[in-house]
Amino acid sequence: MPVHSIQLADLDRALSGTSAENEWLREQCALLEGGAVLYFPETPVPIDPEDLAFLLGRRQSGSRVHKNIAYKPNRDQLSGLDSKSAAPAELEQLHAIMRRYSAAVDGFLSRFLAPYTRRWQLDYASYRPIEEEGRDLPLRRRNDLLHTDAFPTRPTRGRRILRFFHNIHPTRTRDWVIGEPFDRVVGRFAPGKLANPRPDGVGIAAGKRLARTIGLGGLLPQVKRTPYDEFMMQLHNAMKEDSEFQLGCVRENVQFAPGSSWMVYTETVPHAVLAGQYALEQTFLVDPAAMVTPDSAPVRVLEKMARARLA
Ligand SMILES: O=C(O)CCC(=O)C(=O)O
Ligand SMILES: [Fe+2]
Repeated sequence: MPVHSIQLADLDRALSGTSAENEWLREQCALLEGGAVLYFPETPVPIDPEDLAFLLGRRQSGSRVHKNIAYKPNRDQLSGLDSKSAAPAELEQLHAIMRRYSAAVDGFLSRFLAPYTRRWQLDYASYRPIEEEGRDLPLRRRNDLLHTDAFPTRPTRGRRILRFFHNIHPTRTRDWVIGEPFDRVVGRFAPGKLANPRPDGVGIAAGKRLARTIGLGGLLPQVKRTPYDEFMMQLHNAMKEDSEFQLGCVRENVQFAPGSSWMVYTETVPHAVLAGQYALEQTFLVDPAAMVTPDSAPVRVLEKMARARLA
């Protein structure tokens, strides 16, 4: 799976003439949609040095940060921090930093992903202060095992999961493994280990009903999973639970430099994090109808596979 590096100078040149017609930007979208990791050796969304010092300083502060910290932009809410062990002023500062980070990434992608014309929902942002190497987590929550993303409590109903990362560690790389293309991975699990993706079920997400639910999704207190979500969740679990697959699958090691950023559609690109500490991340749920290459959306890929099997 290719990693495409983007230098800031090239980015600046392209963004100075931003429009949905910009060919270079469309190419970047197409690469992303096709399973590439877009890698910025120098992040295009730099953090204020004071904010950075605060985030890294938490290591020495003695405050107990046990989990990834989540920021929910739609509710302007911070979670995952032990509020008993953190001083209110500290909490407030972290909240403000995450609010700024989330808005900054959203602002950058509004320009960089201009062809999408913001047809996305800004999902959670996260701060990941924990060393990834040797983390002790339940199997399905382990991120050192190759997987495609699916959220157990937040079905996407066909929207694509786009994630933008920033390695804020001052000296160490964040080490990932990337697997083979989505259709090939699905082919290893379905049919056989997983039920075939059903064309009718997938179609629910792909058709007009999807367009309707996208508009409503954010308003409903509990959005039900579609057969598409069910399949993607099962695929996520099946990959992590299959030790033979984990050992034998195609793996490419990638190291993200300190100060770098990268973005990838994580619901289709198999990935795992092996080592690294201190990262920021912002998730976007992108309307598959916004794709520059609509056939790359997993709903379409699954539909095509299901039809081919029925033929
Ligand atoms: O934190 C990372 O580098 C990636 C972890 C991961 O796979 C995820 O959050 O889905
Ligand atoms: Fe993941």
